Amino acid sequence: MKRRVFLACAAFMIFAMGGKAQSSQLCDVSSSENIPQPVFPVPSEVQIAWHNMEFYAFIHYGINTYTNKEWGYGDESINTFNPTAELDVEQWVTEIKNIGCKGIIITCKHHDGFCTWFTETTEHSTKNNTTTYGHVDIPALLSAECRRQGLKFGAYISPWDRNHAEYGRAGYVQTFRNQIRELCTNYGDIFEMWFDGANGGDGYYGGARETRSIDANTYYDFNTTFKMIKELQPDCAIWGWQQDCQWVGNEEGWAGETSWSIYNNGANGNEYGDEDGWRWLPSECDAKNGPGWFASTTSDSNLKTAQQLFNIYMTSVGRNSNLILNFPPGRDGRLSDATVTRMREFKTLLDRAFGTDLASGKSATASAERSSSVSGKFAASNVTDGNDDTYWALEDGQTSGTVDIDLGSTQTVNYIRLGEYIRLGQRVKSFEIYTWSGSAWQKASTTEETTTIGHKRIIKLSSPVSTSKVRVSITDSKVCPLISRISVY
Ligand code: FUL
Repeated sequence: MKRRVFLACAAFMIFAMGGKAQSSQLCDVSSSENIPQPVFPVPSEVQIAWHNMEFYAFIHYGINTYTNKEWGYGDESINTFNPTAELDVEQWVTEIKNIGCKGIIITCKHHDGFCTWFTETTEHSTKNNTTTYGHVDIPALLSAECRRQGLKFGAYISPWDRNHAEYGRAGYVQTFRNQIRELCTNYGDIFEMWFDGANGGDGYYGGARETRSIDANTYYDFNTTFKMIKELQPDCAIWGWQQDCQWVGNEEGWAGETSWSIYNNGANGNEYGDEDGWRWLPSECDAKNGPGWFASTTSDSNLKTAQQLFNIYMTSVGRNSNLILNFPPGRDGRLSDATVTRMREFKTLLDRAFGTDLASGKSATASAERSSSVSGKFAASNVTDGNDDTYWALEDGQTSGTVDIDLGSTQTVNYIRLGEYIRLGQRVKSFEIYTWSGSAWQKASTTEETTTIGHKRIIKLSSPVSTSKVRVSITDSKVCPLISRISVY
């Protein structure tokens, strides 16, 4: 309750000042604990949970898997979906979990309109499939397996429906909403729902075979639909349409080196945020493991290398963005052997890079620490305690300072991982990394600019450095920096 009063008070003050956070002037009812005031905007609880998901998988699987196409026209017969074996969802989840993904989002309906669940809204569904293995409710199978193995489940449902006779007319909007209602009702918790931006064009449309264009901003009446989702699935993050998280602006899996989770309607011309954004709207990077979103007859021979997948991880998760990486099953309802081999090679690279945090539990000292009646509340040691809810802080008005981590012995250092305590806003604008030569601090050369941090930033040193101590120097911050994590690998 106290926190709520405090936040409301701070929010009022900031808006009263025209949105510019001037922390020294904010009221503070947190008294002697001296908890820093938020710098707005701040993430919602749904967005905090979403940030913590960090890395999850996409699965594109449906009619297109059986036609060698990326976009079906909508006129495919139901039995075109014809798995040559029983779907092995256990394998999907096992392999995806093995590479560190925390969830899976599956295409329940792509643009071709084929619903891979037993929907009541259309006959164009696996419910009417009469092939040996095609009569399956895939979200039912996958959500159950995700629960069993401890992964979160998410759903992609295309607004554009090239099969439906009423697409582009009023009748379809309610059908689409009913489809979402079914997904939100019958398959347990959904952590994220994905509403693709491809909208309208030519299609089968119940046999009309014509072009139908819509105004996506008005046609779907998304406000009503999103309200329904939040009622049915209050913890679900809505992707797109400027809801809880957004597309990063490319499908190659990279965010900007400077990456703010706050947004000003793309005023700076990209989707990875604005320093002076007015709303919390973090970015998600989507990327494919091969040439297409769906498996095809040529995908296995064109898979990305493990190093390319690792690079994607670095330019997405490593740049304050979430990563959704696509692994599409083939016609036999399994991830191909080539796909699995590549996933395991990728996992080896991740483990090699981030397997051991050399800073974990090590002593950390700072140039200054914020005072508090609670001992250790804002101590430098909070950055190495493995708890992202504790943080090192400076006093109001201090926007630069250093933290030194003593690794205890000489180690080879390749990567530094940092995290801000974003519940109170994203703050850091620039930082530098130093290593101890034995007699002096030397500025480390890095492979990319060291500007924003946010939920998570991973910085690679230009070449490995042997050192016993690492210094992170925050050189500029919107207001006093709050650092929850420094890891060294
Ligand atoms: C795009 C779609 O058109 C692709 O087919 C795929 O589903 C991708 C994730 O989003 O916009």
